[in-house]
Amino acid sequence: MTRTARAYTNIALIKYWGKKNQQLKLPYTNSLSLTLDRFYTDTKATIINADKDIVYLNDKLLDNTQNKRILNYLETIRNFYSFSDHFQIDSVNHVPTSAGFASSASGFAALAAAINETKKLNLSRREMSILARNGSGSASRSIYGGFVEWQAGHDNASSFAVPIDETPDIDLSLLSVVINQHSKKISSTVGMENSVKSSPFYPNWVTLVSSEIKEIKQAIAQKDLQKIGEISEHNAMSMHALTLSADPSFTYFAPETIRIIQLIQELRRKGLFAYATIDAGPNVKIICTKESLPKVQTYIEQQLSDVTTVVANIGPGIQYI
Ligand code: 2P0
Repeated sequence: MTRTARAYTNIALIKYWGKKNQQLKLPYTNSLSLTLDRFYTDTKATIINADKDIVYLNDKLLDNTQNKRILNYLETIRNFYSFSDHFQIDSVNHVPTSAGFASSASGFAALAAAINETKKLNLSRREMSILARNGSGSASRSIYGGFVEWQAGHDNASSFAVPIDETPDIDLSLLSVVINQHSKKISSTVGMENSVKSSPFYPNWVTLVSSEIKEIKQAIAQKDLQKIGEISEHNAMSMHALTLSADPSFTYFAPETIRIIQLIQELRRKGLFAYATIDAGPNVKIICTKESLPKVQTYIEQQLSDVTTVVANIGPGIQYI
């Protein structure tokens, strides 16, 4: 009986933003994330007697243009492990776009784990992280639960994620504020490439991340919530400064994004624990404590009518079900 692999999404507190090798998805810097319990992808791989892979996402057959990235990835896996089998992939995404999270992290982590299971590759979690990274950089981190660091490395074998604390006893929750507005989408892949190429601040980003990674790991070890919040927010804002300072300049922020950042600053002045982090999109994720979260949620929903909020807590690594 082939088991289904389940991988959860993660939110980067220290962001991955820029590759030194596009093909292998080798990043310029380490990054550090928190795996979340609320959203995940379930994927099963079945060997089929055919010379092409077929991919079902949420019970719908993907056509060739939609799943080019997945088909290329399966080809990469075949080359890595020198086998020729083709697969039927059945993947169900429990990461609704309305929740404001990208599904590529959980998607490629679940796919790597599913192939490991079906082909009985017996990969270690480190090897699985390397394999997931080849699908999508942030997927390397979704192999583990809790706090996870992706070590940049210098080649395919040395770029993988490691667990920092898989079951941290720490009072942190995440409130995702989803802006119900569709702005033109610049993919992370393109956005980070443009930032590396043309932001005059890119070298500073590399230096900044190296010190912020050290600081946040220390703050995690000491359970210093305020430090974790401050470093995370500063890192996210610095990442978005790279997009604004790119040539041509671009931004993922919508007007509501700025408004939410201001509301978070107001909440802090009122003494509540709330820090912002933002990925390659307009939605804001607010780092809260269990105590501050309901108050932050009520305040944000009162101030802004056209937003949806979703709560997530710390989640586990890869599971087989
Ligand atoms: C992160 N992001 O660390 C950063 C922060 C978005 C902003 O990783 O090109 O989909 O497939 O490696 O993993 C999103 O980028 O990009 C991402 P590819 P990916 O979570």
